Amino acid sequence: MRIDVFTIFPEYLAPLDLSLIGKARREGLLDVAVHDLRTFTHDRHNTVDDTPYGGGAGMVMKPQPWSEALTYAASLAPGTPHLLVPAPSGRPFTQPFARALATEPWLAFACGRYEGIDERVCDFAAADLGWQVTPVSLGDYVLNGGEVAVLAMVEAIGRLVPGVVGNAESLVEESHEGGLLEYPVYTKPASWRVRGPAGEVVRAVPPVLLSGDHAAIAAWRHQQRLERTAERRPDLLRPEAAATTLEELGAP
Ligand code: 6GU
Repeated sequence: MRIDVFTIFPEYLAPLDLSLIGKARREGLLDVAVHDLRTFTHDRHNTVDDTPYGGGAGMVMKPQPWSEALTYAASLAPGTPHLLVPAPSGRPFTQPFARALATEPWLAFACGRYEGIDERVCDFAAADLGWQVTPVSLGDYVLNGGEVAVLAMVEAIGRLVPGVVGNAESLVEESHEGGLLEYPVYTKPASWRVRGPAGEVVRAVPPVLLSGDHAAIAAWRHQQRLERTAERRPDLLRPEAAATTLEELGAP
């Protein structure tokens, strides 16, 4: 898979050299290139932003550096990338979406800063370059820019590319695979003596895990997944509790 990231802070993406994703890059499974948007400016101050039409707070990223950056990106490989644009207003980034993106040969990320990127940049990429363009959001909170979101998305997508995770079995029982959160895990010692504020305490591993009864262990783990999901993410058990129709929101 080829991945191109465009940003005014290329140093922000340095962690992509590390750990699993860094190893996959060195092995040639992931071809990641990070590009500095400012190299596509032509003025002395390498300007990438300007004030918003219609007024309002903050600055908006100018379309010109982006059109040149994306046109350059188009020359990097045959075919066209799927352009992902991190933004709080985007489509929710989920495990199923990550799985779908992991099958694509070429992804590009356009990192916005300030109040966002001039809307015509996405229009240009879709209508004129013929790219698939998807604004994506990690969740209902606001980051200062797309860079941290790209780190999260490249890790979530990259680890699903065949060969990147050595033990493919570790991909199936994870939280969000199968619609339930993962069960709790324990390792040695079975009886852990730890000094707390009120003196020494002993914390034991749930005895069923030491029983050797594989059916009982599987049943206990399933029950733990249900209880955890009900407690932390009731919306996953009752999607109708989270889903809100346009009519309910007052749309005509
Ligand atoms: Cl993907 N980008 C930005 N800038 N903020 C976010 C986000 C993404 N997801 C949640 N907040």
